[in-house]
Amino acid sequence: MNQIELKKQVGERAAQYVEDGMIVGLGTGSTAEFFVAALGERVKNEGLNIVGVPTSDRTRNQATALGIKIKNIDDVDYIDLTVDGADEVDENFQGIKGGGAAHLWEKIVSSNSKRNIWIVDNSKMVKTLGAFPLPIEVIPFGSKHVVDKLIAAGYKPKIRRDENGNPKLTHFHNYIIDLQVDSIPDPKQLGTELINMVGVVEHGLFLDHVNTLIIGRPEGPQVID
Ligand code: ABF
Repeated sequence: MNQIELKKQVGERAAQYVEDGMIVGLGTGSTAEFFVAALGERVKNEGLNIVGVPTSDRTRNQATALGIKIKNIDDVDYIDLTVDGADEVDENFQGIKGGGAAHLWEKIVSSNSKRNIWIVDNSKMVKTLGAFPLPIEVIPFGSKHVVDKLIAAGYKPKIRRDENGNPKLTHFHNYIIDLQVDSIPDPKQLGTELINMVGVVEHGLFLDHVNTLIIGRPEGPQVID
């Protein structure tokens, strides 16, 4: 099975966790796209009655087109279940997210969810986090000094830029710094260090967030609770 087939496999498996009447956090990325598509099929074919809370405009547009009712996070009191992708997951189920520049929105939805499921193809599973550059959302004002402080701390920060070389803006009009760390043996320590830097809005370390991991495997999805 190729990577696309593995993403589809886990997206469809995760859709089976959604029950009638649920408020469901809808993740972002190519794997989550398969989950939303499978959910749309259930809404259409089974009349599944759910409310979706998107984690990006991209996901909102996809869900709306599929006939999934949508509410914003501040229009619901809680979220029953959020299903989302991830860029890296280590052996302690700590994760890096934000390759799609949506980690702030995703973390707000995730942290207000009763249950979080991550859906990943097997290439995302690592022993230690860090090969994937860690996304950090920062306020543009003063971001040069955040970059300088990260360099001084021994990291390799890079402002994410668009095809014209301009800083890529997030949904909230902030910048993304991609931090090449190589290895993150203590994600909690790094997370604390980063969130305490003035100008940092949120980092892409998702620590103690996930309840169930669904990993795409050629022999079938592996579900770990
Ligand atoms: C999203 O899932 C992002 O946080 C992360 O970048 C992405 C993984 O992307 P994909 O599923 O396309 O590999 O939640």
